[in-house]
Formats: sequence, structure tokens, C-alpha cells
Amino acid sequence: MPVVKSICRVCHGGCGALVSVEDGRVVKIKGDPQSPVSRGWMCVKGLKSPDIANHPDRLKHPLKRAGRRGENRWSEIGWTEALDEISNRIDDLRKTHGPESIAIGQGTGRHHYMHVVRFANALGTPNWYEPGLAQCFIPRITVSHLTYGGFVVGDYYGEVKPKCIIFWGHNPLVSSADGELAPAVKRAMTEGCATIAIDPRRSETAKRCKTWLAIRPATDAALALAMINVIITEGLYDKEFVATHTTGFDLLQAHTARYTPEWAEGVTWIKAEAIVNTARQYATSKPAVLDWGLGLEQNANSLQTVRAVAILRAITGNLDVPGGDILGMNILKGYPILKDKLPPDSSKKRLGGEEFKLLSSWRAYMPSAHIPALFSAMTDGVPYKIRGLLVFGGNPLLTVSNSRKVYEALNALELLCVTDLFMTPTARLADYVLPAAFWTEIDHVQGFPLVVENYAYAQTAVTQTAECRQDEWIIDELSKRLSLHGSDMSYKDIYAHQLSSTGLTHAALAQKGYHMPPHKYRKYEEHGFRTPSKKVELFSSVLKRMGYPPLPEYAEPPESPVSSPELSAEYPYVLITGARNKEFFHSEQRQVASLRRLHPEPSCELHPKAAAATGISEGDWAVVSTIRGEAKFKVHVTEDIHPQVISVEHGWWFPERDNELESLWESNANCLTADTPPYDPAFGSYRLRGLLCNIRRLNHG
Ligand SMILES: Nc1nc2c(c(=O)[nH]1)N[C@H]1C(S)=C(S)[C@@H](COP(=O)(O)OP(=O)(O)OC[C@H]3O[C@@H](n4cnc5c(=O)[nH]c(N)nc54)[C@H](O)[C@@H]3O)O[C@H]1N2
Ligand SMILES: Nc1nc2c(c(=O)[nH]1)N[C@H]1C(S)=C(S)[C@@H](COP(=O)(O)OP(=O)(O)OC[C@H]3O[C@@H](n4cnc5c(=O)[nH]c(N)nc54)[C@H](O)[C@@H]3O)O[C@H]1N2
Ligand code: SF4
Ligand SMILES: [Mo]
Repeated sequence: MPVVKSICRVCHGGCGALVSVEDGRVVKIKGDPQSPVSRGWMCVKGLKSPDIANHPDRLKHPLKRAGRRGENRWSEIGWTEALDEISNRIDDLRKTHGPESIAIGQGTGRHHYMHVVRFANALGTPNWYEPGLAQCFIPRITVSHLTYGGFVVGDYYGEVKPKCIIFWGHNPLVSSADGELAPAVKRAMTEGCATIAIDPRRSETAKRCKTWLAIRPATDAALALAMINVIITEGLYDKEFVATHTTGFDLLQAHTARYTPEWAEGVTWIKAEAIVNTARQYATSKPAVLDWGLGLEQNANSLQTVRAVAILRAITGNLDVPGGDILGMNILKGYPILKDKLPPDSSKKRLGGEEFKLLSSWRAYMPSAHIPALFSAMTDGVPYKIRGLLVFGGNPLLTVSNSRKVYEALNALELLCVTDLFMTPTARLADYVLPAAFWTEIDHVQGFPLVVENYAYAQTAVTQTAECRQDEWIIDELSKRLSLHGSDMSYKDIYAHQLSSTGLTHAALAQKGYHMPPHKYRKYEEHGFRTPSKKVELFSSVLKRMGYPPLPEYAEPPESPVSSPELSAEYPYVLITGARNKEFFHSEQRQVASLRRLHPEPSCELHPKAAAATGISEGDWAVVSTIRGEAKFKVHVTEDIHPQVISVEHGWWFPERDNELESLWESNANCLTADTPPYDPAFGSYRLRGLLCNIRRLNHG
């Protein structure tokens, strides 16, 4: 039986996989022991890849809507007919209403991510989005660039092991997010390494940490500012690094003097003594990794929260040192996303562009539309109507905040085209549904970890399911029909371009597995940091010019026992949503029996004190409510959560139901979250964590 080396992409990816193929189908997946990062390990989702690839419900042919929108009646059509018709509809819209009337959407970090951005730019629409961005990763990426001129990741793969690791709003043992694969993180958490988790829940990662700080959701900026205060006051900062490589230290010192640990205790629910001890331990155990996650971003103060945390790495001298937080090597040539092809007048029309400068303006790392404004414009046409939406691998009905609004918006479109592996609730509302290829069915080149790029890998298509095609091929076919810029360069030409810096071909890299040149540390000693001052900007000159506070500040969450006490009388708990679980990737895999068996129902976590106060027991069904809506979950009563916090899963629908579209309203966390103002002033981040909620027992499940 042929066995082919590849890389799993059920999540953001990265684990080396050995794919066994029989009669053109993937029949078995095993971890590749030769992968230098995953060393033979794979998670349950990756190992069950054959059950996803060969699932009977996979979309297999292009479909055209035959009934009313959402009715689920379809005609099978050929690729030529589908692509001709869709490109004609796009052409009509762009000629009649301008390209900005067509939005281009996608999901989180998939293989085709950059190709979708390229397509939007070539088409001339500024209204590109994905459901993460302001709520996921863009604050961390942007702030790293503003502060140290590049993104950083923990040095989990080098020879020197960290002596201290802080996991801040991050659960990599479950999420393996963006390249920080669980096995590498686990290896680094050895005896002798101080490990600290800052999380309202004792996550799987926190359970393996020596210290767990149960923080009040969305108050992380206060904790980080107090830690800066302790490190400066006690003289624990790296004096040589600070003097040589940073700007604005004196201003930071003066600014943080008021953020004492005693002040932060009242804000964060963490004892002042624990704050002092954590600051001391982080500053004195070197090298140290500060591994941050999504917990810092899904709130209305994401810029300042992420900035405060970012500064800790710099003042302790942990940047780009062995065993610390390292800057990428950029070993592949940049993806030609055709940014310059987007006409300036069209980028001015980007929804959200004026207000959220770090998300939507030309200064943004990857300019995108503000999601609440984009979906509103589909229904109310303000400032102009979005008439078409093409989604490549996203399920916004489950993953964008305010599912009811998204539902209305998608129903108001003139053209909705969804490319996916399965008929999702979002796909059901479409005019055209196109069948996408699974990771064993694609050719691809990827720099890794995502964004930082210290190594590269390639994948080769080894199987084929019916008429499924990889997203890049679909985009290239549409681009040719629409005579877009760059349509003479196929995705395979782009891989060759990316690899030209390595001397490798796609086939050679796929066979070899990885290209991983030795890491070069302390790159800043030669060229400085890639910021305007060539130094780490503790005081951000760019933020100042843009009119945002150049030194990090705390802001009380807009909905909280402090800022809205009346509401808090009715909704006494603080809600967090979307903590990852190991069986599912967002709204996916609910139809995969081998995974669903392991995690059959949507669940929420509740502390025994809260359970006693509300009369709820382990295994009960309960309704969690916010001022915006309700959703139903099976309760897990656990000491591993702060008594005042309730955590609910996101992404739940029930593909096994007769009308799976209706099942969308039952246990959907995004019926609870807030897509309304206030947003983070720079990124426009909306609030998925740190909201007020209540819970009541449901008698008849
Ligand atoms: N309440 C709440 N909401 C959240 C979050 C939260 O924490 N709380 N997290 C947010 C974050 S950080 C993110 S990034 C988003 C994620 O949001 P999405 O990316 O929309 O989430 P998925 O459910 O993974 O949807 C991806 C879809 O792509 C399909 N798919 C998988 N692989 C491919 C492929 O190769 N090609 C194509 N065409 N389709 C494919 C899947 O079947 C699935 O339907 O969710 C956000 N939503
Ligand atoms: N299995 C699986 N893996 C995934 C995904 C998936 O859906 N399933 N999604 C992928 C995506 S798109 C992303 S973005 C990553 C995210 O991966 P991570 O960055 O690891 O994020 P989460 O697991 O969403 O949340 C991390 C922790 O933050 C805590 N938290 C919530 N609110 C706060 C807060 O206000 N402050 C602090 N300090 N902590 C808080 C939660 O309790 C949780 O344990 O995972 C990726 N990997
Ligand atoms: S962690 Fe991600 S890449 Fe690794 S096996 Fe699991 S799904 Fe695949
Ligand atoms: Mo994400």
C-alpha cells in the first residue's frame, strides 16, 4: 500500500503525517516520526482524517440552488457551467454596482488564505474578511510589528529550553495554534521549567502548569501593567537590553507607576502577592517564553491589552534569544497578494476603513473590512449595499458574532457562493455551492509557524474525491474568466516563486518533508529591529501619529459588574465563549461519528459554587443567557473555573437533524456574544469573551 509523507491541515496544521492510500482513497493516517516538530504525534482530529476525507456527506459536485433560498433543493451542474455562471454574475455586479459591492470571505488560516486575499485585490474589492482578524491574531501580529518590527513565537524547537513559560489566554496543548504544536510545547514544559497559566479556566495547559492565575475575563491589561510596574520598580528588567535596544523606557516607567499590584488585585481578581511573584519569576528565570493566545483579543481593549503583554518580553530581554521568543526567518518569498492592484479609490470604500485604522486602513497589516459593518451593509445598504459574497471555507452563521443578523444578511444577498467540504448552514443559504478538496487532495507550500516562518513544508495531492477541487484552482478559474490581474500566474507558479529563495522544487520539498535552516538568533544586533527607530518601541511612535495611546492603558470591559452594575444584578456571571476542545475545529466535524462519539453534546463549564447557587447539577441541560440571546448547553460542574465565570463552547449545530439549519439557534454561542459597539478603537474587535450572563436549569432537555 503506498504511503506518502504529508502535513496535516485539519487545524492550522503542522504535524507530519504518513498517508496510506488504497484505490485512490486515504485509508490510514499515522504521525510521521521524522517530523522535527511533531515527532510522530498527531491529535485525534488528524488521526481521524480518513473519516473526514471519505465521509458520505462530503460535497462532491458543484451545486446550483433549485428551490427557495435555504430550502436545500439543488441541481448538480458541471464545473464549466458553474464557473461560467458565477463569473458572469460577478461581472454583472462589478459593472453595475462596482467591485466593492462584492465581499470576499473565508475562514481561519487555511491553505488558500493568501490566494483569497489575492483574488479580492485583483477583483478590486476592499471588502475582504475572515471571522478571526480583529478578534483573532491581527492584534498580536500588528502589535508585534509596531513594537518589535516582526511577529514572535516561543522557541520550542531550539536546543536551549526555556526556564519559564507563561501561557497567557492560551491553551496550546489543545489548540496547537498557528504552529505551536502541542507535543513541542509539552516537551518544553519539563521539570525545572517554571510554568504559569493566566486563564479564567484551568485549561488542559493550565492543569500541567505549576501556577494558575484565574483572571477576571478581559482585564489582562491590568495584570500586564502591574507586572511591568513590579519589574521596573524592583529593578528586575534587563538593563543592558533596555538601554541599547529600546525607546521610551523612562516614559513607560513614569506611566506604569500608578498601576500597582494592589490596584490590579481589585481589577483582575488575582492577589497582589501572586502578581508580584509571577512578575519576579518571569523576569528572573531566563530564558523565558511568553506564549499568548486568543484570550487577549476578543474584547474591546485588544490593542492596549496585547501591547502591555508584548512589552514584558522586551523589558526582560527575552526577544530573539535561544529559548526565548524568537523572530521569524522569512525563508520563503512573500505571497504575491497583488496589494498594489487594489485601486486607491476602492480601498477608501472599505467598510470600517475610516474608523478602525489598524484593521481597515492602508496602515493595517492585512487590511480587511470591519465584520459588523460588512454584514449590516448587506441588509441596510449603508453606506452602500453589499450584494454578493463568495465564501471560501468559512461558516459565518456559526463563527461570526450575532448569528441572527448574519442570517438576515445572507438572505438579503443577490449572490452567495460557498466553497466547502460539507453542506454547512451557511452553504445551505447559497446560490452556488462548490465542493472543496481536503488536505490529502491538495498541492501546497506553507511557511511555518504561520506568520513567523522558521521553516517550510509542501503537500502533494495523493487522493481525489469525486469532483472536489482545491480552492486555489477554483479562484484561478474565476480569475481567468474575469480577466483579472495576475490570472496568467497559476497557484502552482506561485509555489515555484515562493520556493525560489530555497533552491527547492515543490516535489523535492514534499518528498523531504521540511526545509528548516538553522535559526539565527539576535538578528537585531546586525540590523536593529524593523521599527521606525530600529529599536523596540516601548513608546510607540506610530500609535502616537495615528492618534492612539502610545503607552498601554487599562480600560474596564464595557459590560461588567463595575461598568454596568444594574445589568450585573440580572446577569451575575461573566461569560467566555469558544475555548477550544480537542475533538473539533470550530463548527466542523459534528457529522464525523468517530469524533462526535467522543464529544456528543455542546457543553458549558460551571463552578460548584455557581451550580449550588443556581440549583444546577453535573449533566443537567441549562440555558445560558445574555441581554442579546440564549443558548442551551450540557453542564459540566468543575472546580477548574473561577466561581464567577461561565465558559461555553462555540460552533455547535446538529448536522444529523432533519432540518439542520434550524438547529443553528439551539446551542450557538454567537447568539450570546456582542457584535455591537463599543469596539476596540483601533482594531474594531468585538466582544466574544468578558460579557455578562446568567444561567438557569432546563427541566426538559
Ligand atoms: N463565540 C465565538 N466565536 C468564534 C470564536 C470564539 O472563540 N468564540 N473564535 C473565532 C475565531 S478565532 C475564528 S478564527 C473563527 C473561525 O471561523 P471559521 O473559519 O468560519 O470556522 P470553521 O467552523 O472552521 O469553518 C470553516 C469551514 O471551512 C470548511 N473547510 C475546511 N477545510 C476547507 C478547505 O480546505 N477548503 C474549503 N473551501 N473549506 C474548508 C469547513 O468544512 C467549515 O465549514 O471563529 C470565530 N468565532
Ligand atoms: N482543536 C482545536 N484547535 C484549534 C481551534 C479549534 O477550534 N479547535 N481553533 C484554532 C484557532 S482559529 C485559534 S484562534 C486558536 C486559538 O487557540 P488559543 O489561543 O489556545 O485560544 P483558546 O483555546 O480559544 O483560548 C485560550 C484560553 O483563553 C481563556 N480565556 C478566555 N477569556 C480570557 C481572558 O479574558 N483572559 C485570559 N487570560 N484568558 C481567557 C480560555 O479559557 C482558554 O483556555 O486555536 C486554533 N486551534
Ligand atoms: S494538531 Fe492540527 S495538524 Fe496536528 S494532527 Fe491535530 S489537526 Fe492535524
Ligand atoms: Mo482564530
